[in-house]
Amino acid sequence: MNEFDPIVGSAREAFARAATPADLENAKAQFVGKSGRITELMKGLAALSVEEKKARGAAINVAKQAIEAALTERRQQLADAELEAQLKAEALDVSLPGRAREPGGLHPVSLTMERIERIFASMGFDVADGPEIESDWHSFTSLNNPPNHPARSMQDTFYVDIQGDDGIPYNLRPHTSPMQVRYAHQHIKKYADAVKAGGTMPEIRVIAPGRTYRVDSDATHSPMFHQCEGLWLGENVSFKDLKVVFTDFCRTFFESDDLALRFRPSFFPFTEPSAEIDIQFQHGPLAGRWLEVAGSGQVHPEVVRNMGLDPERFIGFAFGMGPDRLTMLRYGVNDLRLFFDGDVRFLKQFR
Ligand code: 2NL
Repeated sequence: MNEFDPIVGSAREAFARAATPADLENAKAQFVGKSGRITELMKGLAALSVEEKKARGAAINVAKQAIEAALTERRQQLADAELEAQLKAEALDVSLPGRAREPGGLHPVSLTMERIERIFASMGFDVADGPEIESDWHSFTSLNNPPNHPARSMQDTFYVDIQGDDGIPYNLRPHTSPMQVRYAHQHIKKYADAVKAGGTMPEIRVIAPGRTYRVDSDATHSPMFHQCEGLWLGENVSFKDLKVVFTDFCRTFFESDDLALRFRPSFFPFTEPSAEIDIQFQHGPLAGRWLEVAGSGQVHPEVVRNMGLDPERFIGFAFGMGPDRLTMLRYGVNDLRLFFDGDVRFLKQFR
């Protein structure tokens, strides 16, 4: 029994009440800090005799050591509790499945574009790529569709705030035909050189796939859509060649040898005569129905002239089709908007 035991007891109680390391350090100060109770008792020894100092000092020391032991013990308890809480908060549930990194894949329309390019490349067609913001001349006038021509109203074109040299605003191309006009211009020198050399005349055989724009939006029309046009001009390219090429293309694209095609008379300013191309599946859910897949025709001589070529030497055909629609037919998709919503649940089905 020590006369300072009550102090030790109250120190233990104070330490036990301390809920955090900071509380504990405050409690410690009350007992063994600079003006703590034990420290004050030590200071009081100075006035005593040597004998008394020895006896009382020893007793105070015993109390002090007991307090420090209690402090160390409580510090450890609080540190353990803190670690425990942290471990609990940061607990890992190792039974949860991992977050897989799923492989990406091409968009279904990109798959169709690549497929179209591959098939036409195998028939000797070049692939041309170019601007989506076009001059009025390239989008319309060069294609025999001059300002104020009624056929212009067939297309609800987007215009941008940039004016061409002719004072007419640039447009978001409503079809990829302008790229074929550009392609012809880019290769004119080759044809002129061939004529000069008296050799065989090279042909223009090109497709122009890409994004196109029209003011139109519902389940079957998107303001941004895709188009792939094709052009084959040479000295003796006929409507018969169009039928062969397009029939071959459709049967390869849809992997169906008995796919039927129908060339239905139509009108486009840039072709004469013109035809819509319909296909008919013999099997599957769409069997028996005629489905429109492209527009086509013999290129109008005025358009050939606008390409910088002599319409007396260059004749041939052109066609335009919608890869979005071809993708819907190939995969049985019923709403065009699914292609542009960016929903991975839809897109991952084509991986
Ligand atoms: C359609 C109609 C067509 C063309 C596009 C064309 C291009 C040049 C010259 C002549 Cl450079 N014609 N393209 C011809 C006929 C029809 O597309 O309904 N496309 C989805």
